[in-house]
Amino acid sequence: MPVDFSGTWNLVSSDNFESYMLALGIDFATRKIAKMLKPQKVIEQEGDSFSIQTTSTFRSYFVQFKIGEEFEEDNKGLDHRKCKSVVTWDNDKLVCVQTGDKKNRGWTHWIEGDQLYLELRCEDQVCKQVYKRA
Ligand code: 1AG
Repeated sequence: MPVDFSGTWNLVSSDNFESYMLALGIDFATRKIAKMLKPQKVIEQEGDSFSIQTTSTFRSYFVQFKIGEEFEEDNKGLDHRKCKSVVTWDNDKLVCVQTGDKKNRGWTHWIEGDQLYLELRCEDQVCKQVYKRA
């Protein structure tokens, strides 16, 4: 059985998020609020089609994509920089490359047990988040 990311996931830990936001140029006040948040992700996966809704009390973000198909990402409510994004499989990991003004930007999702992992990358910063099934 291939991995299925579908479900509702709650943030349990976030490491280096502040430095990741700093690399994205997020201002001080926004970073202070953002780092207190406990976002929830709702992922819908049908074959190679995905939607990922990340919600919090402050900002929310929605993205949908098909594996291997480049799309324009607006990062609305985040850093607002547009990028060309593409998500591919690396074995059972979902790997997104976000090409734009920021070097080395992207993320990787994978599942281990009942936990969802997310690594967020920008320039020389890596943020590691762990989510648990709701
Ligand atoms: C995400 O990408 C995007 C959502 O998970 C949050 C990740 C990083 C935030 C980026 C920049 C910070 C800018 C503003 C901070 C304000 C609020 C924090 C955001 C809280 C939840 C939206 C991966 C995703 C696939 O597309 O899971």
